[in-house]
Amino acid sequence: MTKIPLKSRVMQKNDEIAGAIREKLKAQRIFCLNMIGSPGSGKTSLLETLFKLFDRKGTCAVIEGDVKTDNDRQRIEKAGVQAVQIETDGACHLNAAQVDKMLTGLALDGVKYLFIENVGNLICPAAYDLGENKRMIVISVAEGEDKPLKYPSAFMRADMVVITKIDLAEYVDVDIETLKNNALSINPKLDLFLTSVKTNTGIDSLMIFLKDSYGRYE
Ligand SMILES: Nc1nc2c(ncn2[C@@H]2O[C@H](COP(=O)(O)OP(=O)(O)OP(=O)(O)O)[C@@H](O)[C@H]2O)c(=O)[nH]1
Ligand SMILES: [Mg+2]
Repeated sequence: MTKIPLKSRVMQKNDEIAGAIREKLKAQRIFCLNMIGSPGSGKTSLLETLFKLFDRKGTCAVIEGDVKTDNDRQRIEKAGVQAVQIETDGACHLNAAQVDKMLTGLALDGVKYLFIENVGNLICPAAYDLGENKRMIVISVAEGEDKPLKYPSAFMRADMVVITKIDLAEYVDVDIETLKNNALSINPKLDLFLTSVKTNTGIDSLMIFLKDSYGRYE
């Protein structure tokens, strides 16, 4: 008899469901982005600001993940985009089964971009494939330059990093170049973006990147 650790069985099941989600979304030509970042790093603000650039808000949909409240779902709906909320009631990450279940609650006809805002956390979400096509780390300048070095697995498994709140850099004594280099030292393949929703910096570049990614995905 071979013993399989419970943890690896759980992860295997999660990966199977994530793979099925990816197939399902591909068949519907929906590109999925998994956003991971600490509480308050600016994930919802980034979405709200990005959505202003979409003429057809119906091409976007959002799955929100939080331990409690549907505040973020309400914010996204106010921004004109359909959203559903997962309340994990304690869990520090989303899993693929939760995402799969929520897909039935969205009107996916005509949707091209599905954004998943993971539970605010830089550790647990890193281990869970949600069926995304790209994984984005959202990190604000206020978190400090060394966070990529302290939480490497999130950066190792990501495709892109958005450094947010750059308008605050001078007030929090952070050198953005050092933060960028620390992220790249963990994963040299990362696409990097600098944004501020207060000054509307970097949002256009992010939008272009998303549209290019969709073009390559199709
Ligand atoms: N100065 C400044 N503040 C920002 C920026 N982006 C977000 N904020 C502020 O940061 C706070 C947290 O932003 P949220 O968008 O709620 O962060 P979040 O990552 O979605 O938070 P959780 O979902 O709770 O993990 C809010 O008070 C925002 O106004 C920015 O670019 N510059
Ligand atoms: Mg949020």
